[in-house]
Amino acid sequence: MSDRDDRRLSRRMLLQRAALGAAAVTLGGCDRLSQSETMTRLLESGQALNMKTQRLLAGSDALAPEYPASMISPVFRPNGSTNPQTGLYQRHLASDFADWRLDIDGLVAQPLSLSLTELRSMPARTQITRHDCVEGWSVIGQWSGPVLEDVLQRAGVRPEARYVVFHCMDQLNGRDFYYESLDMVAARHPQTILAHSLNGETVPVANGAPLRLRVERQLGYKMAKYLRGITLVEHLDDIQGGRGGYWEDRGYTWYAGV
Ligand SMILES: Nc1nc2c(c(=O)[nH]1)N[C@H]1C(S)=C(S)[C@@H](COP(=O)(O)O)O[C@H]1N2
Ligand SMILES: [Mo]
Repeated sequence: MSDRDDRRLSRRMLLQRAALGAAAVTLGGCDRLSQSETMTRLLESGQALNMKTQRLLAGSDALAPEYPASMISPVFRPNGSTNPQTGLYQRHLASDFADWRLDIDGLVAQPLSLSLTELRSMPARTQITRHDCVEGWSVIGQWSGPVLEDVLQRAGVRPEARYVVFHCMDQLNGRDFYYESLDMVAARHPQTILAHSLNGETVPVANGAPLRLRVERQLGYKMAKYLRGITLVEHLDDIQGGRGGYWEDRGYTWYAGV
């Protein structure tokens, strides 16, 4: 498939995802009616098919396109939380993240608590990729940070683990912390990184300082900003709304392939 076809396909899938997301969000209003359960199941079977199709056609390890430095967008448009007002975040920001740690726990052999210095001293992957938001816009930026798989290996993933959950320090609605999750295939993808740098600088506050997830073959909302911890779990049911992410709990699809 040529690069151009590839891009057209991505665009089409993006629009499909957006339509599905919109349908699900509209549904939010009639959550109390029993029809939502059937609709939810339909949406879920659709996304399962979409996930299997993409992985079958492209391969689980297929890389998202990477771009030359000349194509980096002048401004990496921020979205969602851009300056978290939680006490937790404001305290870490005030001390320039000196006491901040990334806690890795759950189904691991050895729970870890990594400082920013430790994360910055790990081998990093640098990639110039396109970020697609479900709202229909895209930006290109250069991200660097340790490959998630390397961090997971340090902790030792137990065989029962099926999902990696990302906990954030911000609350979009002033009540629920943002969170996200990936299955082990997406978590172990070679371009799935914990980014500490954007375009050669430390990640700005607007884009998720001090550390944010990049999952290059999925939509923007999967890429959790303002990370504070990672938990390996067997099921997503008992985490917050039970659907694997802040926006998923509000109707977005869990698998958001582009
Ligand atoms: N913690 C957190 N992560 C988040 C969000 C958010 O509001 N909070 N917004 C998501 C959405 S919808 C998008 S498009 C991207 C935006 O990343 P950016 O601000 O670097 O453009 O972050 C995603 N990750
Ligand atoms: Mo987004």
